[in-house]
Amino acid sequence: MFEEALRAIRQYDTVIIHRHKNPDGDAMGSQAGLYNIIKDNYPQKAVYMVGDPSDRYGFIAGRPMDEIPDSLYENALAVILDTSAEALISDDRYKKAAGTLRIDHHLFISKIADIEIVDPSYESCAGLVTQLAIESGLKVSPEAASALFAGTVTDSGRFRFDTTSAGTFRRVSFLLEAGIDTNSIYSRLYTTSVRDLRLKAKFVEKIRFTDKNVGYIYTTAQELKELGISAYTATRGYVNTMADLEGVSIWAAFAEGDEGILCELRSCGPNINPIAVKYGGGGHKKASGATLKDRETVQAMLRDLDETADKW
Ligand SMILES: [Mn+2]
Repeated sequence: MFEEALRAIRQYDTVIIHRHKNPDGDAMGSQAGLYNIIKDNYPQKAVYMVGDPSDRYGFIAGRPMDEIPDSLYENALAVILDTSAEALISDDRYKKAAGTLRIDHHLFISKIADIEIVDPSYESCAGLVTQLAIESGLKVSPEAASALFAGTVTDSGRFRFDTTSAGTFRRVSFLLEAGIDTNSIYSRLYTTSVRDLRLKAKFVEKIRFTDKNVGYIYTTAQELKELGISAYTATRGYVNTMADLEGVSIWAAFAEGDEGILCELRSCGPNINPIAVKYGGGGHKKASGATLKDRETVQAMLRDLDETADKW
């Protein structure tokens, strides 16, 4: 599965690694994991990590993202990780690269790169990068393994989501053998501040339900200002405030952002991905997102979610 990818990585002296905007643990983890693997196995290559920073997950990369000139792309391979759509790629200069390779585990929407490795059966993109290392016999340092572990843990919902498989645990077993400190990774990922806990309480208070028991939280631009958080945080960060609620199979968080109303959809059963795609978004069967243009569209989406919840 990875022969072509490995050939491309071997072929280029410069490799620039991209991933999606607003990086989560898997975007950062797969990026830093692959970065370290290439550095360690091909020390003569120039390798870079690019993209927007993350307060929450920046620690996984261990250092700031690289600032690089356009000229570096001329003879470079750009690797795009954990991204289903072109518009979501952080730093669109990947288009200038001599060659492109994508490794992703989202549902396939359309071709982005010259070489495409897309397998939605993987719990995480970090899992795909780990598998590439295993199958290619590449050495994996504790730094690389820690980043890949962080990506796997976060995108599998701490090994709870459906995509968690025997393969997940085989790969994690391989990463643990590389020598990583899981306690330190867990504490950096899951320690909550008092401020966050109080914010969560506010979001709990905001939960509403549709006729068919779709849970949702709607946060206005004004509320975001008062809470001191971004639309991204209000949706991605707090949507799972509604997870594991009795009688609720679908839940959604909306927040008024600069470019529209951000929306994150989650489900414990029904496939909500087609609804996200209908509204210009994407993701997974039980976790997807989209950006909506106005409140009427939010209402229309909630009606679609109601219909899906009703059939479930
Ligand atoms: Mn991912």
